Amino acid sequence: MKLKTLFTALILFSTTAAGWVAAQDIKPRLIRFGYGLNDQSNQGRATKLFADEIEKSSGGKMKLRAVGAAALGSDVQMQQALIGGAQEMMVGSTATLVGIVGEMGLWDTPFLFANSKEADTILDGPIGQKVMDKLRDKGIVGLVYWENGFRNLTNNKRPITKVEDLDGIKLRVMQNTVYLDSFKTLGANAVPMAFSELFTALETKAVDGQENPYNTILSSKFFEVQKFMTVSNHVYSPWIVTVSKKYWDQLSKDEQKIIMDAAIKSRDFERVDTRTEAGKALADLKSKGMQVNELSMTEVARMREKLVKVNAGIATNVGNDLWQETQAALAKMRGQK
Ligand code: KDG
Repeated sequence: MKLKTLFTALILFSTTAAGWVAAQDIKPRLIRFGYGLNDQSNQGRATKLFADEIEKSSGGKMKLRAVGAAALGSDVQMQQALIGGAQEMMVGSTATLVGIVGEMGLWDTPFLFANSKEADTILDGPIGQKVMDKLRDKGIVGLVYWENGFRNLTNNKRPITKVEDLDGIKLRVMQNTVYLDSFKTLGANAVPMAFSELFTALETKAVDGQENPYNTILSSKFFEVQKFMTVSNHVYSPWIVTVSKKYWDQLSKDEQKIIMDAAIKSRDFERVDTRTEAGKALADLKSKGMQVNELSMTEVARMREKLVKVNAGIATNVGNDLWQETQAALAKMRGQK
């Protein structure tokens, strides 16, 4: 082979190899995103949209590896992994963050929000941001709130038609003092438990009942192990999308903007999806044989009356200023003085 041809061949090979190596070196930033429900749930659908948005906006340079069904751990375990930097992102319940930031307990207040409009306005406004920002000192960055939804009771013992029907019901609650205090005050035998253990606990009758929004009761197939459902809407439950601060701080401003913009799109999608699917979920749960009753306004009022002292405890735990600011904002929205 002539020297010139050989030299050209060598140049061509080295250029191609360098290009191949360079392409391999730009590995997409892989973001491990954990969540507790399954990929068929509202949580799973919103996570898929979030992942698609990030990959599209970054031109493939950033990829989200969604891991559902608590395969990366419970909410509490994933929160610790974010703080330590062993995991990049997650979505989970604000209720399980109370041990890290006490002010998150504000969102556990029974009957705080009367409807999703009030929830969106407070959570996406200055009060929601103020609570979210308190996570930063603990090594977590909050991005947006998703909707878990208004929570309802299910159990295997009896329809809950009055507050006294809760007496002695072994009721699983999230790992959170407000939920524990609330249901103990209402007469139930409240049992704190991670979500990932709940189906088995219901199936083996380790607990009699639980409380969750319609979508979760359907997507987690609780109808297979629960006979009665009582529509109580006793609390609006947010989820929160969070990032490890160790990971967040080493991202460029452009990368942070890509993630934040995608998070906002996922929030807006998730709320519409969750609200649309909730109506269908109620109908599905009835068609799957659950015996459904609605707690009367009288009994809801009695429940609220019994929980007044729990609310006083929440005001103390979250700080009276934050409590009063929230109550004033809600009163203004309701046209009250
Ligand atoms: O990972 C599960 C959490 O998202 C949690 O919020 C689900 O509402 C839930 C519960 O009852 O634990």
